This record gives sequence, structure tokens and C-alpha cells, in this order.
Amino acid sequence: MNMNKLGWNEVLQKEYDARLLNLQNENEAKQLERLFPGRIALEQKNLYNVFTSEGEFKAILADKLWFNAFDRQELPAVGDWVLLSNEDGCEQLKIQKIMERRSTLSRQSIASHGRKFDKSGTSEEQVVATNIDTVIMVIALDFDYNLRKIERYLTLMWNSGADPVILLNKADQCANPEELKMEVEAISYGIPVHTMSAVTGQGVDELKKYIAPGKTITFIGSSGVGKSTIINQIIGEEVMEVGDVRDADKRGRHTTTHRQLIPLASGGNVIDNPGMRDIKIIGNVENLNLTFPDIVELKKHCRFRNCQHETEPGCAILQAIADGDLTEKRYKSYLKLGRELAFLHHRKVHRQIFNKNAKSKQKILGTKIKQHK
Ligand SMILES: Nc1nc2c(ncn2[C@@H]2O[C@H](COP(=O)(O)OP(=O)(O)OP(=O)(O)O)[C@@H](O)[C@H]2O)c(=O)[nH]1
Ligand SMILES: [Mg+2]
Ligand SMILES: [Zn+2]
Repeated sequence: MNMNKLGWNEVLQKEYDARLLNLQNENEAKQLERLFPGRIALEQKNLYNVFTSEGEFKAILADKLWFNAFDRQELPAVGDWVLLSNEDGCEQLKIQKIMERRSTLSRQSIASHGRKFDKSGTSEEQVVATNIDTVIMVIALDFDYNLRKIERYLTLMWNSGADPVILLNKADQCANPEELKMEVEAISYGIPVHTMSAVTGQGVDELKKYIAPGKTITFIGSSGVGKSTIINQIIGEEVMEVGDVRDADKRGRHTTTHRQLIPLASGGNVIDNPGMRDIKIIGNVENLNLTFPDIVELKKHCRFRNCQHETEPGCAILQAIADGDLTEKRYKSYLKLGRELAFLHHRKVHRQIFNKNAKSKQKILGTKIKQHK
């Protein structure tokens, strides 16, 4: 495989070369020397598919990587560049190390799943995909269209470090796609918004502009919005499985069950994702402010610096709502997402303390085991 098309670049090469600096002993040098890079294409219950310069292979986690991971974020995700070893007598390659992530799209995982890695009992970050250049949120212009949902996704997308794009699909099912596009543009402040139909192919050329050798794009959105159909349109072939939507409410049936990185013949890479259910945001106030620049600006114009925007005279937010420049729904959405982020921050701090304690306990345990040997 051509590694540059897959996304390998100078920064990664530097990191790779640096593995041989500051080595402790010859043994370590020998071990590190034989590691080679690969990119995670698929994950299925701790069994991975990786692309290397030699092709596609199965890989498993090295014991050390597994043992040292306290958060799921510390395990490989689709899109990751990893360092691999090929050991005698082992059918699969072994993933020894995750290389530094250039961007990370994550969400809050649903705590009720009782994840093995949720050792602290708090909700945790679930890495959706990494090393992405452009993250494209797909909204279907039929059942799925909802401005509040777009605001929620935008906060998540700003947190990723990848460039956000909004794609309004199923334009063929909608009487006024251009009107809705303008409505979305009014709340997305300069983020590109496109309309398309993955069935007729209308708008696909505009989308192809985001694809370039070495670049990676990913599609996120609810089940049934057409993510896999769009990818098939881009490729020009039925590569991804596509599922019917339910008759009653036009929602999808969760056809795509695994994230998957697909290298395109032209040299770009696409990651398909399973449909997201009820998405929980992740991030910080900065991401929220990027999603709501209008509200950030308005707040600066309140008469009182500590204005709570409830009943105060000279409140620019209340004035904007009264004038119809800001909808109450949008302001409420801002407050709601802000509350969610504050709650999340609280849990995260708790979790960091827990992990720190657990890690030091593990160290002590490790030393004791060594002493016993
Ligand atoms: N009319 C119309 N139907 C579309 C369009 N795009 C996708 N569909 C249909 O929507 C259904 C769902 O498409 P998928 O591509 O499987 O949706 P998905 O987002 O990948 O769904 P999951 O894999 O479940 O997350 C299929 O029946 C597609 O044919 C479109 O632009 N217009
Ligand atoms: Mg799909
Ligand atoms: Zn105010």
C-alpha cells in the first residue's frame, strides 16, 4: 500500500524515527528497531484490521498496551497510526504503541453499557475516529432535520480538531432544500453547508472536493441518513452495505455496525460510522463558544458585566430575543449544552483523580510482583 496516500507524513516519520533515540540498552534497541507503522482500518472486539506498506493484516493488542490502558481512549481506534511487531509463531501482528493523534473525534460513551474500561464508574470518552482532516455531519432533509441537533453535533465536531462540514442529504425528498440550507447557514457561522442527494448523485462533485491523497474524511449522523450511500456515490460502486429505512418514521435500522476506514483509489480515505443514537457531547466551553459565536458577542453588550440574562435591564440577550435576532430555542439550546459540559467537566476531574490513584496502585503492585519473582 502507498503509505502517503493512506496519510503517512513527515510528522509521523519524525515520530517514528525518534523511537530509536535515548534508548536504555541494546535489547530495547533491538525491539524498537523492528517495529513498523500501520493504520487501523477496523476494530472488532479487540481484533483489528491494519493497513501497512505490505497490505491489510489482522492485529491484536500487545499485552503491555492492554495492561497499561486505564481509559478506552488509550486503546487504538479506527484512523490511528500504530507501531506493530510481527512475532514468530503469532498469527496476527501485535500493536505495540499508538502514535500521536493529530485529531480525535470523540463522544461521551453511554455509561449504562457497563464498559470494561469504565473502571472509575464515571462516564468516559469514546473515541469515534482519529487523524481526520474533515468531519462531515450528515443530516437527512426528511425525518432528521433539526437545528438543535446540528448545534449539538457542532460542539462535538469543534472539539475534534478536524474541520467541520454540514451535509444536508436526501434533497430529493424535500420541497425546499435551498431554504433549509440557508436556515442552517444562519446558525453555522461560516462552516460549509452543502445539499446533496446520494440517490440521484446531485451534489456529489461538491463533496469530492474534500477528498485528496493523504487526507481522511469521516461521516457522522443518525442511522438511515445515508452515510454509507454517500460513500458508495463517492467511490462509484456499491462497497458499503446500505439498509432500508423503516416505513413508519423513516429512521434507519443501524445497518453499518462497525467503523471502517476505506482507502479510495484516488488516494484519499473515508471512515464510515455506524449511526449515532442520542449523542452526548464532549468538549469544553471553548467548543461551545465556537458553536454559538452570536451569543458570545451579544453577552459582551449587556449593561452589567455579571448579567445573568434573566431580568436585568440593558441585557443584550433578552433584547435580541425580543427583537427576533436570536430565537429563544437557540438560547435555550446554548444553556442546555453548557450545563451538560459543566457536568461532564466535574466527572472528568473525578475520573482523572481516580485514574491517577489507580495507576500508582498498579505501579506498587507491579513492583511487589517483581520482588516476589
Ligand atoms: N431518497 C433518498 N434516499 C436516500 C438518500 N441517501 C440514502 N438514502 C436511502 O436511505 C436509506 C439508508 O441509507 P444508508 O446509507 O444505509 O444510511 P446510513 O446513514 O449509512 O445508516 P446506518 O448505517 O444505519 O447508520 C437507504 O434506503 C438509502 O437508499 C438520498 O439522498 N435520497
Ligand atoms: Mg451505514
Ligand atoms: Zn444579559
